[in-house]
Amino acid sequence: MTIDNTEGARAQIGVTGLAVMGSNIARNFARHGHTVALHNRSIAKTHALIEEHGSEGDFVRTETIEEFVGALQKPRRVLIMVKAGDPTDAVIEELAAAMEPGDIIIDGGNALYTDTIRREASLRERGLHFVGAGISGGEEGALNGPSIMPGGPKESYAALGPLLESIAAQVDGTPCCTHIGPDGSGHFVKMVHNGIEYADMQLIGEAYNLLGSALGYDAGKIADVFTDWNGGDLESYLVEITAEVLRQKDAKTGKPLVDVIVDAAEQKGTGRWTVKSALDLGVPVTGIAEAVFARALSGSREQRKAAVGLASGVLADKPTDAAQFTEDIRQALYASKVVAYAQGFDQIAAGSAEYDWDLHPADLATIWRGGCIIRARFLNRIKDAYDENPKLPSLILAPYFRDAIETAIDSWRRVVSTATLLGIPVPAFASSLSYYDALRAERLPAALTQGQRDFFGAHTYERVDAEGKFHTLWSGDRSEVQA
Ligand code: NBP
Repeated sequence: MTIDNTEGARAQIGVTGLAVMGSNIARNFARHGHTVALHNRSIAKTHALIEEHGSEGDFVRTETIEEFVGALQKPRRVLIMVKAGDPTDAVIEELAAAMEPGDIIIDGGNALYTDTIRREASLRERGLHFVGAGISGGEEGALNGPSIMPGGPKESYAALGPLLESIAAQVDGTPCCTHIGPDGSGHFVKMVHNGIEYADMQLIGEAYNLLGSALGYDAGKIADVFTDWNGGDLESYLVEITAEVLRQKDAKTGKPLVDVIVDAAEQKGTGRWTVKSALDLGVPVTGIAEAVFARALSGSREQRKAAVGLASGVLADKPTDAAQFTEDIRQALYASKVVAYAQGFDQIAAGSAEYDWDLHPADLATIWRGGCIIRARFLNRIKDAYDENPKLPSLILAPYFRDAIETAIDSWRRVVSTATLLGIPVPAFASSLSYYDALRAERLPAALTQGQRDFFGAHTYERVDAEGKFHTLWSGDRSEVQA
């Protein structure tokens, strides 16, 4: 039902920005019995939504920001779903001018978390609550139940949480939405979620490439492998849709669609943000970084074209035991995925410490179990691991994952070494294995790095057998002094 805006303030929530995400979330609210005030910069999208879906619930159509704000019950709750960046600032400014202290502005776009920190501080000064909410699940999730990661002031969650939880995905009766922490934490966590998504997709891509290039499987046969894997520990949305994409036939040529898609991956920037943030925080997110770089390399089309035909060296014979190698790839995929998540959770712990957010990893694993792109059976195991020990030094050290990697390790090594000998690129598999080997090593070559740094820059080093910092007089008599 469309309610005329002359009926006064009766909407529980307002949504401004009615493109794909905003219109689907507005419909989701309405389908859950909430009255939703609608607003969009240009009125056409508001009209289209009401015309096509007005019968799904109670919508209030508004044209101006003043009308929109006037249609809302207090404390007013407005969800902004506009393009991230300057448009978000423009809309916040317009809304803030029309709202009153105690009202809540929610930014559900993919904002950079440092922007959210800035916006929250500025609106707090004006008495408004600002909630940066990460929303994952794409178009389909927005309509049928996304995973929602709201940050911002805890007290605003009392007025907002039940509304958001009602439209979120539910797993075992638990909503995939919880208060994440102060200011930019919701968007930070969503950013890392997207980074993990990049790594997961890259790893799946490497598995697909190995099945095709090392075993000669066609897209249909690879789809069957992924469907089979989806029945086990790898069960996840991304593995499931991989099989669907691989099975899709191109109507024009009759070939598998994947074979006629240009092999240059694009990106919107959240993976890059994750890696930049990880560099600032000093957290090695090698799986995510390899995934971002792999997309960049795939997109360097001119360079790649010029490099086709470069020497490969003598390549090894392809594996003869296809069943064994397929199982090896499955194990390598699982182990590398554990590394990607472990690194993502390390980054979340580092962000939490840096910004004093007190983030709870088990809560994140819980709300990522449904609605979002990285939803997976695996997340139940992560939740269990952090429930058992919230201060786990690394997810890899949780007994379940330690055992899983122990089971996978021989396969993982076989996959990385076979791929190398066949000249098949596996950047994320290989770097994840190297990360694992570095993490478990008793000694690293960093001792030499420290020696070199001391040699050219007198940067000093620590000793294994004494407290304090030391320096060798490299250009003098090479004796050691305490720094
Ligand atoms: P878009 O990111 O394509 O943004 C389009 C909307 O922004 C339209 O409503 C447009 O109004 C409005 N807008 C723009 Br552009 N500039 C504006 C301005 N200066 N003032 C007011 N409104 C302005 O929409 P989307 O794909 O639905 O995504 C919305 C948000 O959700 C984005 O931040 C996106 O990153 C995030 N997100 C997207 C996904 C996804 O799967 N697509 C998933 C999760 C999060 P107009 O109609 O008048 O042009």
